[in-house]
Amino acid sequence: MKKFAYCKVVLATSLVWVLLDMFLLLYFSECNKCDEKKERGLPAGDVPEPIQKPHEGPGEMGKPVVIPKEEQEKMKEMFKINQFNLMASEMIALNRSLPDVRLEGCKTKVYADNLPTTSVVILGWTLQVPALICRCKTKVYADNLPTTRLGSTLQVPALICRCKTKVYADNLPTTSVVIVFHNEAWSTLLRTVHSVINRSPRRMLQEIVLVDDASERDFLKRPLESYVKKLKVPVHVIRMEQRSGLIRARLKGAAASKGQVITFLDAHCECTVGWLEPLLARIKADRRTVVCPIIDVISDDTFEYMAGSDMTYGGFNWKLNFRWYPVPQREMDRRKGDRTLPVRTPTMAGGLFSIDRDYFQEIGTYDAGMDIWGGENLEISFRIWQCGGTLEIVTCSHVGHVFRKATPYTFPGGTGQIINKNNRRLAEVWMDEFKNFFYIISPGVTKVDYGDISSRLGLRRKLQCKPFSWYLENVYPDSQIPRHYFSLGEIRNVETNQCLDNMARKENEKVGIFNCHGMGGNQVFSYTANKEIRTDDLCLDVSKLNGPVTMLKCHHLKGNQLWEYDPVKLTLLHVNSNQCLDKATEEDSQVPSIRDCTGSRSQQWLLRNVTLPEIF
Ligand SMILES: [Mn+2]
Repeated sequence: MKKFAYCKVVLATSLVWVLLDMFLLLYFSECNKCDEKKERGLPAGDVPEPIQKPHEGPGEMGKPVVIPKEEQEKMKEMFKINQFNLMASEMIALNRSLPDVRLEGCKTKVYADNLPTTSVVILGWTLQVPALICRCKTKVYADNLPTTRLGSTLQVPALICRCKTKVYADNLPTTSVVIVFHNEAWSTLLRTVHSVINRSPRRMLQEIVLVDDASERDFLKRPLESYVKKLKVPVHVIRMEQRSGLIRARLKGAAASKGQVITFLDAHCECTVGWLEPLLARIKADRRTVVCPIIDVISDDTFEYMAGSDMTYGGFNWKLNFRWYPVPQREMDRRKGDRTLPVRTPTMAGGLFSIDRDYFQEIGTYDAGMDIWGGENLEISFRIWQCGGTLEIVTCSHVGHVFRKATPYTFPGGTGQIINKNNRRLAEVWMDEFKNFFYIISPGVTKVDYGDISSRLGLRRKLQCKPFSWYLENVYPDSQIPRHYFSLGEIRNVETNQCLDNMARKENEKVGIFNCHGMGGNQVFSYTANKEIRTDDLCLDVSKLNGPVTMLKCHHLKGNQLWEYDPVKLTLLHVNSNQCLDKATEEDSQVPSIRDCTGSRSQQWLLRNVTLPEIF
């Protein structure tokens, strides 16, 4: 009996130990999961399955992600890695949902010219749904449509939402999506890929080509390749052997792709519903049309998705920086006020566009003599327009992009002169005499070597491209570089011998006056044929009697920006106020004044047409 009791004790203690082991085993496997979750952005070894999360959670429907206070220190540390809120990005599903930000007209308009329409009859629905359904005239192509959230809580099959979309021809061309990346975060890169796959009709999406410009992060090597293998669209990863920059990496990606159209995207984008069809439809209509989506803003801080404007288009300033400017009235008139029609844009931002594969070759792809990054977007824009193509922003197509305040990229040898070199190449090849605006406002830039441009000049001849003056006249009459002008140089006061100077001040600030230095730069002004006094994209503007004289964005409407120069009296009359530009006042010696005209020497100005050899 004693022996039996002894056995019972042994069994009982064993049981306790077994239970304890099981508990510990479960506990630690749970913890592994926790750790894995924390490291989701940087998968090491084991590659997660493609993520298909239900559409609830941080960032869904493009909502901002707010990081709790106790995590903010860590958030700031992580921000430095990619110069965006990496912690927020890692919290958001790779296939997060986005709002449909298109104009109503984009959702309902039918594109196909000869497709039959069909009404979708939905049985078994007793829900109150928006009146849009009553306008159902759509052909539904896909059979495996995902569900979409309608309103606040309602889950309905996406085909109802397809009622909102335009219908496109069956035979749109296929596209390869080419994405160049360098040390991109896992979450933003894969969210780009998932959004392309999830929101592009399969039959139009040939493949995705990821071009790695010599990233150093391990998770972008084998783990990336294993992950994309499991996706339902072919995704190829090709690698640059050494750091090559955006331009050469894109050329390699384009050469490796097979679609009829090449679509370039940045590595931190999210495509929205219906983004691809209107782009391809334009290229199908005319293969010499190059198209950009509206670039929506994904906050670098919260990853909130915010619709971009269809009322801005691409331009550039004298320094050859790409800038957004308001779409002018003439372009609204050309489209008869229909904002769903594509906008003809003078330039593209460069990161996101689609182009017919053969046309990309015909017009000379990119200037392979440009290094790394910068200027290539203006170069291809000028080339498209001057050589017979068309560049458009397709307002029905929306793609989000994470805009950053600072660049996280470094380059071997630094970026210092690279952009200047690239800009010189585009100015020398495409801008004819108007390159002087760039050279005069950027002192020192003519010292930068721009290499051999003979093959690009040969291309311009071969394609019989039009002069830059044609581009300014016909494509960009509201350009910041005036098509016609009286002077480009300094504006010197006869009495004090001082010169107008923008003092590197910004929009809405007062124009300055300073000792003439004859070096161009901040003392360059152009008195234009429209009688504006311009410095870069700002115009001298007076809105009150007796001033001040401020610098505002040029509005081309004369008004407060209209100046009459009298070449005999040498006066600059501000027409609206009927006052004359005068030397600095006693109170502020660094700004010119505006007073009743007296004919004194302090109201006389010399508009000197500075030529380059004087400056350099
Ligand atoms: Mn970018």
